[in-house]
Amino acid sequence: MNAPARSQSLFAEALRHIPGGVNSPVRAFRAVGGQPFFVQKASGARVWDVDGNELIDYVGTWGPAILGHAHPRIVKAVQETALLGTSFGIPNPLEVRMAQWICRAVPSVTKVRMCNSGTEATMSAIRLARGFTRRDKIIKFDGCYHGHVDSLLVKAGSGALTFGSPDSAGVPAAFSQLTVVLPFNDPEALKAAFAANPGEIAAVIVEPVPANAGLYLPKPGYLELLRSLTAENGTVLILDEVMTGFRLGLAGAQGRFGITPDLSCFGKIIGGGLPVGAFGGRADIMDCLAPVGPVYQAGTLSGNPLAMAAGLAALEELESVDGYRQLEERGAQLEAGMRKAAAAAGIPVEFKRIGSMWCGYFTDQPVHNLADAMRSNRERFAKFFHGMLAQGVYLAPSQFEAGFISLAHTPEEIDATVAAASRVLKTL
Ligand code: HOZ
Repeated sequence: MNAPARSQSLFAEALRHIPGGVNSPVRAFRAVGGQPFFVQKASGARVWDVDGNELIDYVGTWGPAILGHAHPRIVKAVQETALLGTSFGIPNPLEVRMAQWICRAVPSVTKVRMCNSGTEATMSAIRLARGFTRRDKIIKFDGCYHGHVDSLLVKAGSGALTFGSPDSAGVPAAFSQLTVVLPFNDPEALKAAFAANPGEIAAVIVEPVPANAGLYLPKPGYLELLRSLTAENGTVLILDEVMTGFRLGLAGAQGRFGITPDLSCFGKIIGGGLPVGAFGGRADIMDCLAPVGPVYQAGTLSGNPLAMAAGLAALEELESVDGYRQLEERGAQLEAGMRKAAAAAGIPVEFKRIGSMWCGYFTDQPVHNLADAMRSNRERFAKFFHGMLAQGVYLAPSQFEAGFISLAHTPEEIDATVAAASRVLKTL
């Protein structure tokens, strides 16, 4: 590895002008120590830093880069679209195509509204559910992260968890009092919450596969229970598929687990690496949105032609190359290799994977929820992270984030990753 001289000098300058030197907290590397590197360019499964170091990347810009970086089809679509104008603030044909695409791929979505980030999507879905039900309270799960929405930054995952502020300053107590927080994968807690708040819960919002406290899976029957309890109680079930949507299949986690939510939130992949978000679902709920109904939601850049063109290119490519089958194979290859490497090194690792999302917790105990994830050895993770970086493999700089495999990760790159992990694990 080259010495990170240019990254260090950029970070010093960034610290003078940007809080913490970063535009999103987890990028600051505080969960693992050290300083972030600055990226010069990215292509396929690799990123190059400004000091000329080449890394195999499992962050994939936190999920959107499912085809790999700078995929030619996406680059071409963005270039051609940009020549026609970068933003109109008035309807354009690409947003109609995107809406058609989402509604066709995700059967629970009859109508969809585009916005500019996953945070906007969850914020708007919550407001919509409250407007539709005329109720105020919502249920979320500890360790689930739904963006930096006031009422959802309660016991939140991702950067909020990493920095020990799962309950953010600046959120009025009155807001968080309307948010009931439950442990994930705990049926009795869910039943008790509905019993304690009869006719009061507007919405349950959940990541069907929580991926912001590492990665853990719903136990069999848990999502089904969520569906039946919300239906019985007239509560809107919101699946936050910002990470899992178009990642675990064209119909996301809901397709994989056979759950039909009332509303879903999307982002990441549907923007092909450009800023995007979307929320959609039942027509009777969606039609409560302005200009049809009384729930207000808007955005200057919503349905932005560049984001729509990039997203459509990504979705069309995924479908045309049978992308999910390939992603499953590469995920299985990585999982088998990592499990073998950990066993050979005698290091207990609870390895989690679904499709192309994965995470390894340094623990010998099962992980089904946030409390389990918190018992993993984070110091060991930090050593592993830096060891892998030195070997040319970039993982998310926190135990509480998921890894992403792209179609650009070749079997050889996955083998190289496993070989690097074997070397690093032996040093822990
Ligand atoms: N909250 C994102 C990960 N779950 C991180 C976003 C970023 O730092 O870009």
